[in-house]
Amino acid sequence: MKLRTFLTATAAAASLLTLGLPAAHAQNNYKSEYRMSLVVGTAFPWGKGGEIWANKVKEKTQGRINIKLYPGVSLIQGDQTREFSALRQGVIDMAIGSTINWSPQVKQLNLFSLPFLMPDYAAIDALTQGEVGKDIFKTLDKAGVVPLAWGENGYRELTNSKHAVKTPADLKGLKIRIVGSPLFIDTFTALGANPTQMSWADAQPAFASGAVDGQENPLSIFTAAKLQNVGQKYLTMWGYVADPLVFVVNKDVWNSWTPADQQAVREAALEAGKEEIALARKGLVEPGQPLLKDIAGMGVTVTQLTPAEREQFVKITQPVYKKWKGQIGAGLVDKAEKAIAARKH
Ligand code: X2X
Repeated sequence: MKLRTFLTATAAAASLLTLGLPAAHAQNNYKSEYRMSLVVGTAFPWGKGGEIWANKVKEKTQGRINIKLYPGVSLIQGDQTREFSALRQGVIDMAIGSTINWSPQVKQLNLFSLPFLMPDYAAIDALTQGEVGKDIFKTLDKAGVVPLAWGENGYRELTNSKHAVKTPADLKGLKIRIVGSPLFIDTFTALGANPTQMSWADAQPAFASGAVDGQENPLSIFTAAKLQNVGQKYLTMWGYVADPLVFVVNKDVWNSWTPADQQAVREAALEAGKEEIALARKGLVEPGQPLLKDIAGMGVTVTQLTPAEREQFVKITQPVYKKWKGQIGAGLVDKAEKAIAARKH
């Protein structure tokens, strides 16, 4: 049936092309608009990446594929941990999603949330751009979506409204908002904090009202969401996990496109992914990390840990790492550890 549809469409396209009609009319099985899900909008590198991808697709397909952005995961009422299921079911046509938000459905994605697995950006790249990245794409493909490219949300740094955090003891009793993924409950419980699961949509009013004390998110999220204005005055640079983003398309949608258009969408995703990663790292990879000066300039106390101080956080979360290594799959985690050890700086 699929093959017949494809052959019919191809034949129709060919005859229309012979008649000299615009190619846009040839793909009569194409939707007039495709829905791209995102957690945040274009003020954030993540949402900007979505805009770049959509624009490139439009250009490369001569307008045959039009994409509309749905930030705030609005197609699923803000419930970001349902995004992957909605994508598989076709409620969402395409998405740029965080590994954290999809990890309840795809356990291998918890890899990136293992505390202190990736010490630096070269370590993230060693995973996403290497064999581990390919393995994860195979897993995503088996799980029912078409993965195309990697992007990045970023290193998730710790902020709170109460006091500077330098040791795990400083976290004691702090109510920390985390994303709805069980690994994070384990990590923050091990650290002595009081973790509470909340969607990003619910988190912001909770910071403003003081219902929660702290949170962890990349600094590009912190600044674009202006978390300093909702009491988040203390920042600890601990780089404990980073969440890559994945550019994906629903399988039926993908199969409805011509091979040439599939190629165009893939190329656009790869290009947009590269640009998005550069945006996500802006101010953090240049000498002196200028973004930190900007954040301090907003009245935020920035705490940098010494290697010995950081080690205390690593040590206390080791049992969580071990437990989840088993859940994710020791083979995949071993492979990741080796790739990181062999990374090029
Ligand atoms: O909810 C979060 O913390 C966010 C925006 O970083 C994700 O979607 C993972």
